[in-house]
Amino acid sequence: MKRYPMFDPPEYVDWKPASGILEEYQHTISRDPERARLISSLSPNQLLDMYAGMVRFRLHDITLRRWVKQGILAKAWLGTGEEAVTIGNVHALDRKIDKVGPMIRNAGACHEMGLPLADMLREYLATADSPSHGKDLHVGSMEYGVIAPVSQVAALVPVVAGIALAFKQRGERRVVLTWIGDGATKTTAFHEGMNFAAVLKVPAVYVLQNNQIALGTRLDQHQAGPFTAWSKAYGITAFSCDGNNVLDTYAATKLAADLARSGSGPAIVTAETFRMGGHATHDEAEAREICGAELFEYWGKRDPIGMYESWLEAQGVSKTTLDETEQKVIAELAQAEKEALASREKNMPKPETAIAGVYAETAAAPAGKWSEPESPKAGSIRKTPSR
Ligand SMILES: Cc1ncc(C[n+]2csc(CCOP(=O)(O)OP(=O)(O)O)c2C)c(N)n1
Ligand SMILES: [Mg+2]
Repeated sequence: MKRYPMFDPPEYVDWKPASGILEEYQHTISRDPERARLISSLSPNQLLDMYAGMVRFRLHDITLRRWVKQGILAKAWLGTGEEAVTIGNVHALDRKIDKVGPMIRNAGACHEMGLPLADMLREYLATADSPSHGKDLHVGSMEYGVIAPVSQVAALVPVVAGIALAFKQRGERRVVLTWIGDGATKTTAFHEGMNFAAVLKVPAVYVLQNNQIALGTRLDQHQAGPFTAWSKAYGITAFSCDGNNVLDTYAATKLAADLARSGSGPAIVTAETFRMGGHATHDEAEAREICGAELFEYWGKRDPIGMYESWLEAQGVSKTTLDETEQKVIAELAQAEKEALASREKNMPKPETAIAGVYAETAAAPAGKWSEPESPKAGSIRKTPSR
């Protein structure tokens, strides 16, 4: 794909497959016969859709990055370098019936589930016509099977267990998938939710997205043992995959989702990847200091899009086909950006709508009593009408 020196990590600007990288890629997707079979049964359209999905994710992020430089946004949280995790995961689901609960690093899950790019961008701009009506940049929409991220990391682990339990109780062959960062695995919610899902054998897929860092804390500073030990402790089937290889991620997730769908209980997919930038756009220099040049160089050679593109070309997909796919995505983004910026011009929320559709609780209300004041004021518990 076209590279953008102003916005891409420097390792990606002149990206070409380094010696041995494509052999490594091919080895990863050939080493397990079951996964190799799943990958070889992907149709040319499915293969190209995954390529389009990763390009869409990268360009969505580049749009946000540009908006930061232009002063439209203060900062943005990006998935640069981690696109293959989300795209491989989502494409392994039955997107008509399954659900996903993305975190901030999984924006690609939204557009691949069908949530319009314009709405995703509107959410960042907090417009009145964004899915949360301007209340939260964590974007989701149940209309498209996307549970909006909760800011508290790993909070979706028990939420997803509950959704999966509902599927099970209704006898529906559906699965729900959520992502947990390496850092988020250190929370109570992660362990409580995981155990609950395991004991009740619900059809949930948990992707442990190990990008080697949590905010400014490196993996070796917050994790002593292997992630796989937990799956054993909880009695959950685990799969590991190369998170920068979209085909390996796809295949591992398909096996995990099939297992969950068949009634065997939840599955964990651990994806090894790397955050090719900061926690958000504000701390990129700091991230490079914390991780060191070697780590960036190692993962920079493993750009998930560059590698997949080269693999597709080696399979006989023409440069023209790849270019046409990319051009279509560029046009989608341009249109979405236009629509989102138009909403910003004429459709920002009115201040009084801040309390619509939410529940507010304040300290001064008498314990255990429900009061319904005539007008909003402090010291009351009130339910506001939803929109
Ligand atoms: C429960 C909770 N504690 C702390 C935070 C602040 N916080 C936001 S992101 C983050 C790091 C998350 O790291 P990780 O789970 O590895 O995800 P990544 O950002 O690397 O994708 C922290 C500590 C939070 N949002 N929620
Ligand atoms: Mg992390």
